[in-house]
Amino acid sequence: MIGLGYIGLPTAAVLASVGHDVIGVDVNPNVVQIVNRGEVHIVEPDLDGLVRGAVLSGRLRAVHAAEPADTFIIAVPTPFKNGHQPDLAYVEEAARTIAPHLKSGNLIILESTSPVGTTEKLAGWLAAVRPDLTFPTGPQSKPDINLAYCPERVLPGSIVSELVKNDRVLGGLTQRCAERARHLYESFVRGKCIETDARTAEMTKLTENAFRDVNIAFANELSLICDELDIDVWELIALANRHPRVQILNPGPGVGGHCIAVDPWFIVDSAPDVSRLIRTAREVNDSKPAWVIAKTVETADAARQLLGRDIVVACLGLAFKANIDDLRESPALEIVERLARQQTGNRLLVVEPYVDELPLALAAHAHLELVDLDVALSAADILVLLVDHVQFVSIDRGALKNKVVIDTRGAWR
Ligand code: SAJ
Repeated sequence: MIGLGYIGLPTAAVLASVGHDVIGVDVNPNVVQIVNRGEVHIVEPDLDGLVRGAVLSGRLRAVHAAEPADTFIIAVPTPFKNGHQPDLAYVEEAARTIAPHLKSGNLIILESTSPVGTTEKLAGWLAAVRPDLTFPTGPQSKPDINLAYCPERVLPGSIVSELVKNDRVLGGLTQRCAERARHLYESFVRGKCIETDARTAEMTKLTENAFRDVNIAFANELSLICDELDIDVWELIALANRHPRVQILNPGPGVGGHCIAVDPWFIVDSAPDVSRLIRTAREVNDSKPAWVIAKTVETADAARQLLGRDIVVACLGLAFKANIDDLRESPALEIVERLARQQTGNRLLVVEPYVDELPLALAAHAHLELVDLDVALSAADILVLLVDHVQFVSIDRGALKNKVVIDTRGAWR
């Protein structure tokens, strides 16, 4: 397993738990040490026990450099570069890492979210450095090395159960490649394992996340419209969703995470002229944090005038969604950072039960304090709910009395 992150580590542990011998490779020496102690470096329900069991059984060990294997699974990040272009540098690096160890009969699986055509590119990169081996050149080829694209589709917060439960799409560069990938995944997946070609599998992954992004954008746009028309968007959505064929998602402070906020751009980048709706959805969701900031500043200014003193604003949550510790691409983080930068003269408190210290981007702001929830509830004039963590949703509503509340998640309705 190349990459022991949010996808690689749980997948490695699940593979080990069903009896495969798994070598986990990671560039980060800390991750290697932590995993070899049977511990985890990410917060994810049930992952700690799974990894502990896998390491104790001797079926999972972590290393810094790749070793020979029968199957190589690549689960490394694929972020975007300036201008929303896919950055495949980590996949290229993974190819360089495994190339010297390849032997005839090996299977290589790419799991990282990737633009259409990446698996073919991966075959090309490997072929260039291993001219002694044959790689798939078309659906009819019979290469020494098989390659398939098998996207992960697990939800952070439910990774361990969804890894086993969800259907999987196995996209081979040849039919044999897909078939071999299916056999491997069928050893631990209880959902259906469906074969297709690599390009369709790559596009399937992007489509799933673009679908969700477009639907969240619809909800976010409704929230702006309702604000102008003085309608409660949460009540509106609940009512509209009583129609048997309407299922509107939830508005929020924006869309975060390393998937939904990123992947649709891979489609736009590949087919810019015809991906109009997908691009607009991204723009709508990306513009929501600015709207929340403007609302907060406006509310704080009005409160300061009314009270005739500086006021205290508490932002609840930094993670990109509820009940996880992941701050990547988080709209909440962006909102707090920009509020801190604006230095409105108000005291700014942050509550995030899943982190012990402020992330680097926020630590530089002297007037920003990470505090416990009870401190924020007693000190704040304005509460901005950014993440619907269970700790926030379940607070006694009496604690909100005499506070101005900006509830971006509709959690306190
Ligand atoms: N969000 C809303 N309103 C909603 C739902 C989500 O504002 O109604 C926001 C969340 O707060 C968060 C962002 O969207 O900021 C994304 O959260 P999410 O729970 O929708 O998705 P992720 O990014 O945690 O995981 C997604 C999943 N994809 C789909 O549901 C189609 C997951 O299955 C994928 O495996 C994952 O992306 C991935 O790795 O690609």
